[in-house]
Amino acid sequence: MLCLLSAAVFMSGCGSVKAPEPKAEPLEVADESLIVVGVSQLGSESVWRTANSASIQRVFTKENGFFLNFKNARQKQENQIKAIRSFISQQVDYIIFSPVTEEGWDTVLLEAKEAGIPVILMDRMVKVEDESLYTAWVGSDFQEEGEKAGQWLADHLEKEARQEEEIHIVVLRGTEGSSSTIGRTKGFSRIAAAQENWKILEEGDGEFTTAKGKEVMENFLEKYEDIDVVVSQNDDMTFGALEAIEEAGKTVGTDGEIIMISFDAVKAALEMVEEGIINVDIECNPEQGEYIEEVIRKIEQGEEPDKLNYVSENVFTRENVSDFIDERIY
Ligand code: GZL
Repeated sequence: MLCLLSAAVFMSGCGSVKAPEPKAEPLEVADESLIVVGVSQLGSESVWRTANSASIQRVFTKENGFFLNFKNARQKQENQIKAIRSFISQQVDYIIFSPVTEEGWDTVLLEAKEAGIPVILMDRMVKVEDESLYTAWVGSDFQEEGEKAGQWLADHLEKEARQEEEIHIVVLRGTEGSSSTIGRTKGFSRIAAAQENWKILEEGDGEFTTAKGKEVMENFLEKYEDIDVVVSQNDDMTFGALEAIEEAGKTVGTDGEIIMISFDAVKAALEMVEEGIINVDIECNPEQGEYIEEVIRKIEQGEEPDKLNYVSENVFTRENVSDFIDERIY
């Protein structure tokens, strides 16, 4: 048996068996004039993600000159890598994807580059040796979002004359290793580091979902008697955390004992800002389809698109939310 195995290894070329080249299966697209885009969306974990997908599906239509091949990876990096490989074998014109986490993309992006297919990153960022592995990125400045949250809290506590009081903070973090989690955590921590009276009791992984956000918040409420601030890195986790806070008999919001800071600013959360349940919501704009279309149009016209394309975003409190809530479609 050992001889057979070593012979097999020898025949395959000293044991380093290379993945078979994806065989080209060009997608049958009836109308050759359409621009074929392959989109790998990371999942459907939140209201924000659903809105982000809707933005893509609204823009990349046949009427608008595109053929869209859209795949949902259900939070798994291996599903995104499979999808990208299938787009390469279909010889699409563009690959668009929102990387579930930052690491582990070099190999498959090199395959796309070698196939001559431009890759456009949507929402989240990749950490790669060679930045030429992607043509452009469209998304948010996550560190700035975190800093906005920290600065709002510093200003709010000053207004409340609480600069001398020890402020106890817990953080519900999003998907581990995602650029939104990394950036928001870094940005808030940078502001917090300058506030001597702030004490971050604990950070927990709420995975950007309501269920996990509730579970982590229940844990915090059992462990810590007096939490002053919750920093929740997306509205879905905030909805879960609010349930846990209510079940624990605590109060939250503009008139409550706990300050609630959230991110994304989806409509259901903005309504809670208006009601004074969420103190502040840092917007993260999912409407990225038009921005990505602009990048593609530039490339089609032989122009060099900007490498980094930031979407516009706001900060919502009770003072300004009513001016925006009606136009919110997600
Ligand atoms: C942010 C995006 C995050 C949202 C979450 O750009 O990556 O992922 O904040 C979503 O709601 O799940």
